[in-house]
Amino acid sequence: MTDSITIALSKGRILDETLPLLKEAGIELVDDVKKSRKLVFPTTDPNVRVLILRATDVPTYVQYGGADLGVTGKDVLMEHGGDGLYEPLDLNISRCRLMTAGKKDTEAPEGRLRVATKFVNLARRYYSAQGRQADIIKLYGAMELAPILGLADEIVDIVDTGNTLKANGLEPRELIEHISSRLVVNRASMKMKHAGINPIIEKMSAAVEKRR
Ligand code: PRT
Ligand code: MG
Repeated sequence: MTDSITIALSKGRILDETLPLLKEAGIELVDDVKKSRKLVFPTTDPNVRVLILRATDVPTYVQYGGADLGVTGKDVLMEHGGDGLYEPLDLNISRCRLMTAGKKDTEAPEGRLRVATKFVNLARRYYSAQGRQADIIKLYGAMELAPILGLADEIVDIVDTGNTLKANGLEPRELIEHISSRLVVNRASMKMKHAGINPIIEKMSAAVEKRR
């Protein structure tokens, strides 16, 4: 008997780059994800189905076994923590940088910093590893506004071209981590369903290598 396998994908920008890699692993969605309101999709492999989730929910689904495999950004994984997850493959897609940023031509204050971010756990770890006192303020979007409106001295956010920072009077300060999307696997699934999961990892890995 073949194991049935559930793969959790992040909707949004990561999805467009993930689908071609899955296709090379022999897994294609039957419906057009962009046009469908479904959350669970059958694939051309009768043993594989795909969930389309918010990037931040992917580690949670995989950790608790709601999905066997998942694809999400390293930023999301760092914020979530690695509990219950293997991270066997860097997909080398949706690359960007996790950075601190502040008002242009302004220095971070000497003492206690106020930092606005959606990555509160990650930011807390980062500033504490730097030996800097920081009050972390949780925001769900538009982090770039916080320094301008005096809500925070710095933000921790994703930077790609830097255009968003620039357009809002900010500049990058420190690089925290280079980011790309990763394949994650539920620890129990990795053991129990290795016959179904290993070929998917191997074929996706070959697809990633081909693109380097
Ligand atoms: O939209 P939603 O709240 O559901 O989630 P999301 O915005 O996190 O999803 P999505 O699809 O926008 O991004 C998901 C993942 O893509 C992130 O977790 C990163 O791993 C990766 N990624 C790669 C990016 C970027 N590049 C990126 N440029 N995520 C976000 N951005 C945003 C950034 O937040 C900032 O607003 O783009 C802006 C910066 O871009 P530049 O080019 O102006 O510097
Ligand atoms: Mg978004």
